[in-house]
Amino acid sequence: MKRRKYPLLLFVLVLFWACNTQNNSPDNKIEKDHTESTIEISDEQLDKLGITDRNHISAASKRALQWPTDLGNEWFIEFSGLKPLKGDLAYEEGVVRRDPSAMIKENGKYYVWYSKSTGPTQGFAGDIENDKVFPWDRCDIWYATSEDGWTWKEEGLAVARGEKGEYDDRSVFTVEIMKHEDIYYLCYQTVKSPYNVRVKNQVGLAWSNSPNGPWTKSKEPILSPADNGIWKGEEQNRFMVEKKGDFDSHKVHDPCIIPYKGKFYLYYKGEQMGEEITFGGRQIRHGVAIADNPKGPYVKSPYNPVSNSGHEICVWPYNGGIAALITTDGPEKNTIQWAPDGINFNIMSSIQGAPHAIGLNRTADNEKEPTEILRWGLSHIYNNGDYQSIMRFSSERKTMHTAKGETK
Ligand code: AAL
Repeated sequence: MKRRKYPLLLFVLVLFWACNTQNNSPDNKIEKDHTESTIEISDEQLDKLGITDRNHISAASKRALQWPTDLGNEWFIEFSGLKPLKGDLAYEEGVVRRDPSAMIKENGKYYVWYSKSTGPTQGFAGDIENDKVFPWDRCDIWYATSEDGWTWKEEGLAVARGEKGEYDDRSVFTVEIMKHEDIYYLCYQTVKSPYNVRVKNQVGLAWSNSPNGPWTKSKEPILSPADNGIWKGEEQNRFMVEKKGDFDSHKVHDPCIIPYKGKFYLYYKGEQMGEEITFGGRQIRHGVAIADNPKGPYVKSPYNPVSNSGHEICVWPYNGGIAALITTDGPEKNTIQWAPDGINFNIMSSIQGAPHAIGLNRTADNEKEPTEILRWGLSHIYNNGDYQSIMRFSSERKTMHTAKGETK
């Protein structure tokens, strides 16, 4: 009896070891994952995506299989280099003109609003009470008109900084325009003095019966950062936090109001206290706040943030939803996204470096095709560290990649 037990035990041990070793081999793990996978792949998908073996699906192929099956190249475009404007908006040494609003057409002319300041930037190292800490510090909102979108006439000041002690006494900047029922609304960023690195940025609103003003300003900001972050210590250091708080706990930026589904969707960029660098760069995300009336109150969506990347807001209505060009920061930068409900954005195309701080051409037929509104518009460039000027961008659809001389 005893002699027969050992070979059996040995056999069981060897079997156990063999199974275990096999299960731990990377090859086998992959096999197991795939055999356990419940992914249904049609012959058509297999052929379109060029997948070699439906029993061996890589992580990349799994992502590809989640793309909408009807996704074509409708959202894919290429931007050409920025071109300088003429007239008063041509680059001017000593002057900052940046962050153009969208353009609207009134009285036979395009109108644009923008941040304007003068003089060099000193930064945060010196006397912040008197210095200019950023090019967008000590700005007012100006506007210009043009018949062709190339040659512009600066018309003058639209919205000035507030009186000392008001929420917008230090700078009003990065403006957007919305026209609704013959009233014009400008929404813009505001900063109250002193402009230190921990200062909270807010959003203000002004309205008028005419694009030429005069503008009435809201007494209070229409949007403020989330109040649930906690700075660590007293030092002026925006990376030191006890608690970071929501994605917009530090700054609400780049506001843009879109009338949508009978309400007003205010899209904005959030900056978080204790911002980090992630695998896509700066930790920047977008949010939306919704109101029944253009003047508010704006209530932040519980779904915020609605992007996990981006910088300046560039949004337009398309096909019952809202499209967004996501630029500059985060793992999904350089993509165009679309949300059927204005909230749940998905990537529709990936594009090469997009122009920054886009001012869309709201006169375009934005329903003609997904990116029609991006055929041309405004952007800005850094002529140098101190001064920026507004430029013009253009883009075109790209549907084919051909070699020289190859028939299309
Ligand atoms: C921009 C915008 C906001 C920032 C700064 C001026 O392009 O994101 O406006 O505050 O940079």
